[in-house]
Amino acid sequence: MSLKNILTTNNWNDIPGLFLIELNRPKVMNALNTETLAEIIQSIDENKNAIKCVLIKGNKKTFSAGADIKQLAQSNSIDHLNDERELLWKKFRLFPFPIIAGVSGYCLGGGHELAMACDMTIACENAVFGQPEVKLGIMPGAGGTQRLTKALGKSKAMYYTLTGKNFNAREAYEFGLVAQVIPTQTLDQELYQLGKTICSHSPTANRLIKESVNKSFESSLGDGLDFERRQFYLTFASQDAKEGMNAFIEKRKPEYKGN
Ligand code: DAK
Repeated sequence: MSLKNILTTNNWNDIPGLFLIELNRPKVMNALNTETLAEIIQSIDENKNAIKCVLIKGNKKTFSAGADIKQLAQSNSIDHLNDERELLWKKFRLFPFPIIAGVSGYCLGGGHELAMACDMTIACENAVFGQPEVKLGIMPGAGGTQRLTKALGKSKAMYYTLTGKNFNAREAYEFGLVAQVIPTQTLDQELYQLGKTICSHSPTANRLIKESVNKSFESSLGDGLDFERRQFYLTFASQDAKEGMNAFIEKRKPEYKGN
């Protein structure tokens, strides 16, 4: 597949399984047209057997300023109904291994929805978040009203989606939307280190943890606890679980094979 809107890297010699996606439409602030979204999802889908962890970043000024407004302005409801975007977002949501967003600069609208659809976000001090769709006479359509509300609660979610006001990295951290706030110039190292840590663990454990945490958004506590218990039992079917515990007992580093 030829990529026009993103750059990808998976040749980290010391970290097999780490896959970096760099949004690369700087002239339009990494606006997410359908083609860009398709490239993101297809590139991880095509490489899914080799991927243990995905990193997504933009450039220093912008993670992404949202959907491509020029493309949106020419669309109608039926275009959206028939558009592949919905399936693309669903595929992204169901990708089994951890996906980390590294946000520097603007992270707005669909760009923020992309970051929130990732499993965690780390934000640079210069990051600016928001759902400004209301200022365009539209509303968030890829999870903005749902994921923001789950993180911020009703009143703050209403405030930000109805005013279109932005919030900064520290506020995003306090809201629980981002896991860490880091100095802007350290994004690449921090992403790399985080990816390295995650890739050093069992891919099976990572996958089951991801499913379990996500389940908590869609179930009662009781159902979630039952689900987690079964996922926990499932980890014991893996060679990686034996390897991890044996390595601890034998005082050596585990070597996980994902089986
Ligand atoms: N789309 C297209 N072009 C964009 C863009 C965008 N979202 N954001 C910026 N650009 C372009 C600008 O038009 C400008 O292009 P030129 O004029 O140079 O040709 C260039 O990027 C630089 O932008 P600015 O000159 O505005 O740069 P500033 O530093 O002054 O301002 C800014 C940066 C990020 C504050 C500003 O550009 C801005 O407000 N951008 C728009 C942010 C926004 O409203 N985002 C929300 C978009 S709506 C869907 C689900 C979800 C969605 C859609 C569909 N389905 C389920 C179907 C999501 C919708 C959205 O995200």
